[in-house]
Amino acid sequence: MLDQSNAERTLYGFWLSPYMSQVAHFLSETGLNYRYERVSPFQGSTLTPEHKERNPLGKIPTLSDINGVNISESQAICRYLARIYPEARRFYPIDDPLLCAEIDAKNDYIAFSIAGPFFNWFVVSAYFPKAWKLNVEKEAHTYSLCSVLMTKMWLTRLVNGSKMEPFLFGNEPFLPDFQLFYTLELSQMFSELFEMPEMHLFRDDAILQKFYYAMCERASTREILMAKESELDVTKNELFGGFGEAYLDKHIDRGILEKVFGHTV
Ligand SMILES: N[C@@H](CCC(=O)N[C@@H](CS)C(=O)NCC(=O)O)C(=O)O
Repeated sequence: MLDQSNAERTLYGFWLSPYMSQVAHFLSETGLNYRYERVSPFQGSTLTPEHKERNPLGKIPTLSDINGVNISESQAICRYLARIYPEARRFYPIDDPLLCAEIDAKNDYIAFSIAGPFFNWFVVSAYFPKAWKLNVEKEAHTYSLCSVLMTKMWLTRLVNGSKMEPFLFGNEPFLPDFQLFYTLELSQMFSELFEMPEMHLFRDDAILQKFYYAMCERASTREILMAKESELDVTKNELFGGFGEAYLDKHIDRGILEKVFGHTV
């Protein structure tokens, strides 16, 4: 049994990650202290033996809690926090199964239809051609346009099927609001970083803008966005610098990519 009195809660990841930002935000809103330790896939650090010991799936974020538990996957971490710490239950009320069912439904919808596809969108359309300098500009652009089409359709359904006053369930945010916020936030940041205006998911949507700015008014949001900003130059250098060498060359088979794209990449 771990000695809890000396243990520190540690969040592993990096600030550009919307998934880590969401967990950090959740911790901050609930007043749970944590130490941040940077683990960046752009340097290959998510796939080291040390990190795979924490998360065999080789992803960040991972939270090492004071009870010795290592837990990964942003949504699972937030639900874990609500189950263990009563302070987190206002965002995921474990004692109210009916409300939790509605919250889960929205959260799963966002993960499956919006945030998940958004991940593939930026990998194929931005990382491949721009960060990894692969010769797939044309295909990446086509993929990007298909992604805009689909993502905007699912987002419109989400907005129409929710209260949006200004949050999904009314005037207080719950778990899926954080997930939605960090997806929108990344869409804004990546549309600038990779010069892809079509990737911005809420520029033309008044309801989503109201949602986004309402979330920005929270003290914890400002704290997270500032942390992100303070690490941006480091992250940009890694993203456009060593990422290909540290990750792509080691973990992705170019031969398969060439078969996928039908030409040298
Ligand atoms: N579904 C996961 C996504 C986590 C994820 O994809 N994290 C990225 C960084 S933003 C990562 O670890 N990438 C390294 C890799 O996929 O090898 C979550 O919600 O936590």
